[in-house]
Amino acid sequence: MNLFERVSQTEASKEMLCPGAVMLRKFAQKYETELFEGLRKVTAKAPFRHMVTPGGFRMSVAMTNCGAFGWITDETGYRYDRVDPETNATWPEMPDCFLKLGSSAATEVGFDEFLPDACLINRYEPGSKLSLHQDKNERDFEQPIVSVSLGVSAMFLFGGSRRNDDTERIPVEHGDVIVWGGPARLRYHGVMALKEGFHPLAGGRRFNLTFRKAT
Ligand code: MD3
Ligand code: FE
Repeated sequence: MNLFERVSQTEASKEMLCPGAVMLRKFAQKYETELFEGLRKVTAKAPFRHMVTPGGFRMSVAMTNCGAFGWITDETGYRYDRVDPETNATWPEMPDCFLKLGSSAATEVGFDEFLPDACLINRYEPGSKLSLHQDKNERDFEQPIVSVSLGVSAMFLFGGSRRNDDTERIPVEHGDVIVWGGPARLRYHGVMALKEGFHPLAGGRRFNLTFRKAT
């Protein structure tokens, strides 16, 4: 039984998780309607799919992208590409509200000229998880990554600069935004298996948007 249920926060706030990583609680909440509308438009053109890792495993998280570049994985490796391998078309354009949210979150934390050219969209269902990894397919690690959580709550795992370093658990909820930059940029991270839950705009799912400068 869960004796200590976390009390969710309803107001926006800013909190430093560690040097380089800043949590903006509920920062995306005011954009929620537009964000789900954007999500619908993007996925009509580039549907969610379960990609395969270079090791041959089907990912439990379903993914798609928008923007000039999309992150993909297949048997040959991880990379950013201008075209969706499922359709051979370019990725859908980044909705204006996505771009506005990504760059205003970065500005809030002191990254003034953050212009993401890629937005990876992850979709979690109960049991979906993301193993510990580093994001290092981007060209310039001086550029931050902005992550936006929507829908059902989840637990982030935040490690160190080595895979075997201890991990910290960070609960993330609908509307929470984290900016990962500076000394936090190459730290290992992952997402624990999603639990059953419900959110009015997302049903039983969780969506995560990550804004990146790929090139
Ligand atoms: C920590 N997605 O797509 S971003 C990913 O919830 C990914 O789907 C997570 O990790 C998700 O690659 C959330 C969390 C994140 C992103 C970049 C980081 C954590 C980070 C860079 C450095 C340290
Ligand atoms: Fe990541």
